[in-house]
Amino acid sequence: MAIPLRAVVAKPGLDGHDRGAKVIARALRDAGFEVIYTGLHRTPEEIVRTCLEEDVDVLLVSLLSGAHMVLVPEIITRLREAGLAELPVLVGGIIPPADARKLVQEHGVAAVMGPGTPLSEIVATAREKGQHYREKVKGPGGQGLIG
Ligand code: B12
Repeated sequence: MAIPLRAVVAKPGLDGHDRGAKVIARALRDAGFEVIYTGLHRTPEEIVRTCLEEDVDVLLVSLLSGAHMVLVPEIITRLREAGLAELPVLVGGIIPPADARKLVQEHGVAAVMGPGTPLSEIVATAREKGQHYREKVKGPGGQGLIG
């Protein structure tokens, strides 16, 4: 049987809007992912540590606070420092289109998805990016870095 993809759904900073993140966590779980939801108010450092410890295949960051241009680049810098430069990062929430473009083009975010994006599209993108990462970084057997 195929090993399920592992996803972290993260809420960085002071943002208290958690509905979207919980909806996404549930949709991924229902689609067969193993999901780790960080809970509210995590620092970039905590999020990257969770990605390392949980040996994940995709990171989903939800932000509705307006702090995305500070917090997302910081998460990406810390991922690189932790040796997870290739881990796909999806971002969603309230992100103006110009910022979304910058996050993708200048910071290497895999995709930005806002309100109204069908859950099926979010799940399909997470699956495609996570699967690609797993095969490229962890090898065809999909064995994790730990164990
Ligand atoms: C409900 C709500 C609240 C609730 C939150 C309850 C909760 N536990 O979540 C309460 C009343 C607490 C609240 C408070 C505030 N809010 Co409010 N809130 C909203 C509101 C009306 C709806 C958000 C929501 O729950 N939507 C439903 C969920 C399911 O949708 P979603 O979060 O957008 O997620 C979907 C997509 O965005 C996407 N998605 C989300 N995350 C991710 C991540 C990834 C990786 C992907 C791929 C996709 C994805 O998929 C989800 C499913 O479709 C929005 C306005 C709006 N229409 O969006 C304002 C809004 C987000 N709030 C806003 C503000 C300003 C505030 C306050 C600062 C107000 C104040 N002055 O006190 C506070 C901040 C509180 C805090 N500590 O953060 C602003 C944010 C402005 C900005 N960022 O530029 C908004 C946009 C309202 C506005 N138009 O001004 N809020």
